[in-house]
Amino acid sequence: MAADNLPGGKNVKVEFEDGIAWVTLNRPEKRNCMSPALNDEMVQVLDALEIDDRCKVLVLTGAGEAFSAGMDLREFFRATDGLPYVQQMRVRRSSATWQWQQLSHFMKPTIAMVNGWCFGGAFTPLISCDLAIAAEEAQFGISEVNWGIIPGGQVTRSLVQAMSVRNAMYYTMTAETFDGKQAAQMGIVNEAVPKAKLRERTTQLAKMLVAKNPHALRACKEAIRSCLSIPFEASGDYLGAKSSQLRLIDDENGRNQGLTQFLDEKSYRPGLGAMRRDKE
Ligand code: ACO
Ligand code: V55
Repeated sequence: MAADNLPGGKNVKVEFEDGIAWVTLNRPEKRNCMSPALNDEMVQVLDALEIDDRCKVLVLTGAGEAFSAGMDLREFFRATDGLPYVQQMRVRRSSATWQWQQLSHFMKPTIAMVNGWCFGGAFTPLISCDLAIAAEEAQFGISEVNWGIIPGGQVTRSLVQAMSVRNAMYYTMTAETFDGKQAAQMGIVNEAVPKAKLRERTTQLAKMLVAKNPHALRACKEAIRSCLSIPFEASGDYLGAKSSQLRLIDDENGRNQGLTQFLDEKSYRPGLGAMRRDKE
């Protein structure tokens, strides 16, 4: 089902299917490189999807041969070079807003489906997504050094979070490309599958998440993101508070149901499958 009552539609395509919102960067003739107009559209699309019940899990992918060829070198860089500082910052801000802030704090699970080329600026939305599945054939490149620039925006910061320092140094300094299999070995994506299986495997993963308690999922991902930047000493108190918060918010009362199903009904064994979700 195409989403005609949503923002976007020019540079971004949104489709809904069984709780999954498929968000496709849609400039295949430009290898889905990210222009100011595409960035502005993505800000609107993510803002709308966050409160749209048709979106229980979000998948980000690219139309055609590319996931995304990075920032639009013509429209994002050259065309804005002569603009006043505040206008350049406005353009950079909408880029960072969706690629980093909105995606990394998105209140529903997010999966990057890397169908092809992934360069430079595209590493930010890739790493901001909770999970990532790549085509084995996809090619990744941190190409900035070859342009005589550094991976700016949020790219370097994202890379050091997702890669070992050795690999971040290696691929940033050499700009050597790597494929989906190597990306999986390095842990920058969860797994790589043949391109012919990419959509099927991504759908399977997304459906697994659609079936889970959304409050518990949101708290889990928020906890992981927060633990990346808080001291160990504070994490005990933080996670305790987060657990209490979840019990307050969870209208399914999943915790009680899980305990009842395991201890009383004996209908649920965590090693043998997921618990039953009864709405309170
Ligand atoms: N910015 C602007 N235009 C781009 C970009 C980009 N990042 N990537 C591709 N395009 C354009 C090309 O200029 C071309 O436009 P045209 O048809 O008007 O001439 C069109 O997209 C198709 O690109 P081709 O290069 O012809 O496609 P091909 O399939 O042969 O190659 C590839 C694909 C390998 C992705 C190549 O386009 C490429 O290397 N792109 C740049 C990758 C890159 O280094 N990105 C920038 C990283 S730095 C950063 O993001 C900050
Ligand atoms: C990049 C650089 C940027 C940016 C977003 O290297 C991405 C990628 C220098 O600014 O705003």
